[in-house]
Amino acid sequence: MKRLLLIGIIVLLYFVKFSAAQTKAPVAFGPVPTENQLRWQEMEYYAFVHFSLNTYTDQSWGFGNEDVKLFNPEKADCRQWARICKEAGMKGIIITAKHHCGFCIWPSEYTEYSVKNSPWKDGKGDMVREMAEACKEYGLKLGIYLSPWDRNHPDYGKPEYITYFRNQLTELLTNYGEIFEVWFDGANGGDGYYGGANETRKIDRTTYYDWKNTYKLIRKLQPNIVIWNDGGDRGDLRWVGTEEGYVGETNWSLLNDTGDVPWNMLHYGLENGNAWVPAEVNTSIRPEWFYHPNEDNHVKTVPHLMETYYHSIGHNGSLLLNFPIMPNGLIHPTDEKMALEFGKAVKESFAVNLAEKKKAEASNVRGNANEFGADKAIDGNKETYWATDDGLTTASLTIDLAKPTLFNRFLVQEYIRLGQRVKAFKLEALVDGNWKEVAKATTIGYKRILRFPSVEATKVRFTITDSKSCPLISNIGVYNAPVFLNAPAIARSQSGEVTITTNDIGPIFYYTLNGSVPTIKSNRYTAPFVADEKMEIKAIAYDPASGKSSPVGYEKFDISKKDWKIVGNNEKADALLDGNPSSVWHQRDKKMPIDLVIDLGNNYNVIGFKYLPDQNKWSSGIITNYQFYISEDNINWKLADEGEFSNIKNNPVWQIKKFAPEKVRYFKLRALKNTSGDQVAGYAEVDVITK
Ligand code: FUL
Repeated sequence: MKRLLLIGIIVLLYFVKFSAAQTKAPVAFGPVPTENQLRWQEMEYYAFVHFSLNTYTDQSWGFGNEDVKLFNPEKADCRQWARICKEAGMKGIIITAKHHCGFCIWPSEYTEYSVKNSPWKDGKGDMVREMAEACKEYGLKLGIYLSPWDRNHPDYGKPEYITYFRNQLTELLTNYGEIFEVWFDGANGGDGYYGGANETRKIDRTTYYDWKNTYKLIRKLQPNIVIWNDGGDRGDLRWVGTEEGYVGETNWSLLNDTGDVPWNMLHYGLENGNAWVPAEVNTSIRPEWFYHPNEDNHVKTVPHLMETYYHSIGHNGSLLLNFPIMPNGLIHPTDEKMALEFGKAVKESFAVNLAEKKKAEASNVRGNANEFGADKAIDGNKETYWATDDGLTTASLTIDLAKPTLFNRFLVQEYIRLGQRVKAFKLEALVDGNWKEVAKATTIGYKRILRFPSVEATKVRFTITDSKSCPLISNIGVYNAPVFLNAPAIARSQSGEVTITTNDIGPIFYYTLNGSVPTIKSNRYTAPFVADEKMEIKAIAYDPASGKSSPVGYEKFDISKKDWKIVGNNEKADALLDGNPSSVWHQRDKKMPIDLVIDLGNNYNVIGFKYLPDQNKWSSGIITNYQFYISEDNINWKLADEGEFSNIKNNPVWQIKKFAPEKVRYFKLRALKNTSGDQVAGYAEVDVITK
């Protein structure tokens, strides 16, 4: 008997040892995130606030000579910003401590160009401190934007500036508690005030800042920080190559740690990169980064922001959403409303995981061990995961929803602590006993969300069709999210024909011409109509089946263009008057400048002009420096305005320039420089603003 017991124990021990060997945890594959990157990735959604002298000059980039006395936000309240961000579901705020103009919104001891010489709080204010305190109060993390380019500083371009830059970094990373992220914009060098030199200074952005040593300093001061850098050495996070709010559908959190990063790498990552550099999607809640009153009717709406959500967080990125602060120091009520509605919509969309704790079965489970079972993907615990045996690069997992269930979203996460692996997957639904493919996609990474038309099914099958190594899936979610109607687009052609459109299928439109918010009692839009005077149009899309309405679409049109002529007309040139942003006209010449002359047909009292560049940022002819001349007779010309279209390549939105009222029959837009450095001037649209 004793002998039998002994044999039994030996067999048991052997079995335990054997199964332990079988269920050895998978080892990392390729680059993996640091603890700081992991912590950051889990934040998912956080804010930018843009606030500087630009707020008071209606500019995108200050030149560096703007008067510090302009900065006087009489109602400044960082607690309002923090409250909104918190209520909107965000986890932190990155504040523009210094933008390209060089003005510091904290009282830096190394410059006079700061809040200490502004009227705000009699020069005793410190916006970064107020932000830090508000973040603490609301349980948010604080991040810092410090522009490497400084158009004010006399030493910019010289080695001395690097000492100045590091001194400022030291102030910001020492005096305001823990900083989760530091942000170094890629705009570097060019024209500027530079202490009165008023010249162009070029630097080599890969070497000038000696990033290696700058990073050492940063990590010493803030060991838990992540570094975002679009200007030089690889930081911890990467830009996604656009400011419109989306990253590639295929999105590897990998790059190579040295060498150039071309656009497609920023956008899609690099499948076989040797460094973990995940994507941060930065975009603004308005077209521009700083506050411009003329954008009050162009705040992004819930459907637009939801699109951004699916194209950022849903594509293995984080979402950094910007609020421009108004001159009074507050976030505009419309921006607040949209951000809160968006937060609510996200919550609602992912409120109930229809897969959680249901029965799941996998085609393969690592060592048949419970520890790596299919249920680990739906247990609501991100630290556990379903894993397959080594060597497998395909596998599937089926979830039994127990009863016919309606859903339209699928969320999946890899256990990225051990690397990003999945290259392709598909999703099927069991409908009336037949498997039906509902979606397929490529990479997963930290988080991937698929959208598809609602389907009612009893089972869902998730199949990994290709993976770099055995897949590790930490979370799966199946949701039935509400669907939002897009705000309609409104356009007016040169002849004054107004069209209202949407990408959604089925809705009808209602509009107003008197500024009031349209309802289903307003004018019904059935076909394009002519409205060729100065006017604003508001429109909604309405879905009779669900009784739901879209947010309001808005356009403001100035004087009619029907009598406008392009002097020296070329038929294709009409593309710039046709009200269609996707048709573009390019003028090519042997040298710059290149002029565009337009005859308005009558005299008007003009107070500004608008220019919309080619929406393809790689196209040549995107004007960066301009002069705007006016004339009553096409003979005598007067310079009405000149300057730069600052951030036009990365953010190709309408450029709006204003000047003192002038009587105008002809205008000449002179292109001095463009983004591609060649002799081309391109125009999607041009317009004037009349009094
Ligand atoms: C850009 C800057 O040039 C903009 O002004 C803004 O700060 C944005 C976040 O980054 O490239």
